[in-house]
Amino acid sequence: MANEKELVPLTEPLVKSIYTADPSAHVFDGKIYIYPSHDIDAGIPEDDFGGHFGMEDYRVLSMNTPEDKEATLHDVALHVKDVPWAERQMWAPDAAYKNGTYYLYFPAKAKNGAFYIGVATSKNPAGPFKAQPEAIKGSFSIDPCSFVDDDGKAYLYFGGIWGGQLQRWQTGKFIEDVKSPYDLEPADDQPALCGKVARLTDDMLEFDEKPSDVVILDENGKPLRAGDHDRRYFEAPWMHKYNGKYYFSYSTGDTHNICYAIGDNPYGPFTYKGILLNPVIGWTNHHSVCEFKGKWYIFYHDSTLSGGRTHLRCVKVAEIKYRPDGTIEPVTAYK
Ligand code: FUB
Repeated sequence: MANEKELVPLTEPLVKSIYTADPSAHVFDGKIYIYPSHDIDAGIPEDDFGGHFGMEDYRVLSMNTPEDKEATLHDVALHVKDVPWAERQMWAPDAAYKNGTYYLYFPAKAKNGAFYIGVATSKNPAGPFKAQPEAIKGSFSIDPCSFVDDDGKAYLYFGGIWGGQLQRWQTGKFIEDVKSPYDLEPADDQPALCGKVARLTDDMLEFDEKPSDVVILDENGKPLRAGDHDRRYFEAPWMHKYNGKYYFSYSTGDTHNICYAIGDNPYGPFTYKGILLNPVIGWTNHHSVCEFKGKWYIFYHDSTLSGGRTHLRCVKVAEIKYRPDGTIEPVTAYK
């Protein structure tokens, strides 16, 4: 990225009193609710396992419109001490609504050092949420994204490589001993690791099927390769539907793009289409896409509020525009 000090941000942080990241935005009851990570400085040195992301709880934000100057910051929605199976690192969450109940999906590390995904419920979109006693059976890795299709079926997308541990689940069991977070990545000429998707049960609390790969194809119909760092899946999945098509967007991690791919159903495959959000200040890039009153918005984060510190981020919003062919004009977060 160009000299970060000279970049003028396109938009201001939605809250400045705490650090927030990984914003998952939804419209519930005519208002925008944002489910972010709540970044703190846990005093843990930075490494590629992501140990420095030592978050302990969630705080929900709400807005009347995306043009609001500031979001309302709600009280603690869920704390790790109230999640029986979790020990630390409450990473990027998401939320869903069904039949009068709000569901908060969240990843956290258990005592064995593995990430799993939990769910908590509330009658109020801002919480407080009550966690289920166990993680979702068959869940693993990070970054849950819930998607409720027009037919009422709900899906959970998830997964992240390196610190997100996806590469450590390739045998179906968690591989505990690894020297580095890159140890088990496929060779560059092999198909890239994929994000995962599973349909949720009617009660939204469990997987209704074994998670399957979210395959992203290149322009020739071939799965993206592991060496294709500019385009391959890394973490931060998001699903939205536009004009009957399914848009799967995600972060490319070490190349810092938010990219997107389009498919005909929730499972894919999805064909790679391009960059949705260019790299932002800070290492991570993470987003959600949300429609409000006929306009479309990307919620994202950068590290401007902390002067560039990787694990102390702030969430922001910008409008996005679709082209007539259904592709999206890429957003750059700086003027
Ligand atoms: O916030 C912790 C992790 O950083 C998230 O789970 C990733 O998507 C990245 O944003």
